Amino acid sequence: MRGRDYVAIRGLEDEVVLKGRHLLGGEWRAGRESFLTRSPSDLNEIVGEYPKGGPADVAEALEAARKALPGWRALNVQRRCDLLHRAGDLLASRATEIGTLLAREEGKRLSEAVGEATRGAQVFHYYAGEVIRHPGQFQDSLRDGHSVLVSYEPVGVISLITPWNFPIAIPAWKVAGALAYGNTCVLKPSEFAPGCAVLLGQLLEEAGLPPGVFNLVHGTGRELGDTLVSGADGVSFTGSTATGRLILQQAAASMTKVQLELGGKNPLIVLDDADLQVAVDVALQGTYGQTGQRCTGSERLIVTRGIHAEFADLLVKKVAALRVGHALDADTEIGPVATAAQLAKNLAFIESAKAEGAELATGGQQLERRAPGHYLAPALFFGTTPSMQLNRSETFGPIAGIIRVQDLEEAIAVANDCELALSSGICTTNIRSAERFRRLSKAGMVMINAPTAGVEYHVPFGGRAPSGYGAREQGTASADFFTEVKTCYLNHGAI
Ligand code: TXE
Repeated sequence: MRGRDYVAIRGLEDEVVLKGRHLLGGEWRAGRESFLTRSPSDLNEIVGEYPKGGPADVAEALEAARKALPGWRALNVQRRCDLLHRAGDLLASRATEIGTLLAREEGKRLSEAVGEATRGAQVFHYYAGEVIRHPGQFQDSLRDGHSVLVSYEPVGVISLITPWNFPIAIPAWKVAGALAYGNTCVLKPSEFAPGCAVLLGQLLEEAGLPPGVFNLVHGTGRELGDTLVSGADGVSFTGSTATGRLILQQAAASMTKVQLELGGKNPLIVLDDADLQVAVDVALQGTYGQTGQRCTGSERLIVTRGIHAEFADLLVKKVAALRVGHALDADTEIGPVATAAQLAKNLAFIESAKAEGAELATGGQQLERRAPGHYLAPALFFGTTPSMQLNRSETFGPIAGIIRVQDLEEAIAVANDCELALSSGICTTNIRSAERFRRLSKAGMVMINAPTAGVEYHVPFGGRAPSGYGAREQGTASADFFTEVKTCYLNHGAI
């Protein structure tokens, strides 16, 4: 295996292996044991080699973050703003490089991957502004000669645990939010795609971030989770609902503040009066974009009977025509599934749907491409019912089933008949129907004539339990998690 230092990866040099390191208190550190990542587009290609951290590495990272906390929270806000802004500039200038690494390691097609890196830069720029914008409150007191001041302080040391499906955007929005509000942090990226987090660490260092403010530890959450949760003042997690529950239980013991962003089983309703073309595009993008590996992806297509036949007919043609291929190939529309476990999970859903009597209209089979990879033909099922396994649990893959319903009321009932409640959507040209759904949907985000996936960084992001828990992410909402409130009563008369 060929390997340079952790700064490797430039351009499209496929065979360059990224040598990842932990970043502990400003020092890049290798470990005794390591693990490899391989490209899901070509399983023969090793993308990165990373140290396999243990609880002692996490403890060291947390200690470094704690040591750096007083200096960071007291830093002049203009200086903190400038540092985050510079990190955003560096991320933007390296978007192609980071996106290329992301595409190789996670399998997202190159244009989406570069777009994700660019989004990461925008997030840093946004939170650079938040450093300065973030207000406190001044209020008159109920007592004469007194005033009340409400200020927002950093929570302290935050553990950030992130998944593989957005390996630069999610770390970026958690890290930028944590740092903007004066916290220091330890990032534990997904063991399936940790490369972008290494490059993020590099550019934060290059931006001039003081040592220990941002720390990075590699390894599995199973081994590192306990220490990450119990040793921090707050933990922000994105991943599966099952892992989220576990973290919540662990956090209860140490009373660690928790923010969880978890799974979705997002419904998209298509009503008879929808613009057919818009509805098909919205369903196609929302369901199959990024190989269906988005917590906000459309996983249940709920279609009223008047438009059902035309919609199903047009959608199946578009799904069947999607070009599945290597993440770096220019004509690829759908990259491979990210991991072997994810592929096995997708195939199991496809089998269960067939066994329960759903009609497989297209796809669902593994594909061979120019290199061995986790290629899956996007699957669409007709004739599914709300009780089928396919429509009950998150598939997190390029798979969806159409559920035929009578009208808006039945569509809303079916949409809400699922415990997950992250995102939801409706395609209609009737403003009353749209507004009724907006009010009655139990999801945290409602999209009208737009894909259930595709969110923006300046507004709240998240859903209700068990799709989420704690304060929302992104926008100014993230201050609810990353800050603690202090109320001060001031008696002017005694001064
Ligand atoms: O998630 P995990 P996985 C869903 C999706 C997917 C399923 C499994 O349905 O098929 O989850 O994916 C760390 N304590 N989503 O296995 O295990 C782990 O190392 C602390 C939806 O990848 O939840 C990684 O860094 N941390 C989701 C992170 O948690 C632990 C995105 C996510 O891993 C831990 C990804 C523990 N005990 C998957 N165990 C979304 N909301 O978008 C694991 N981890």
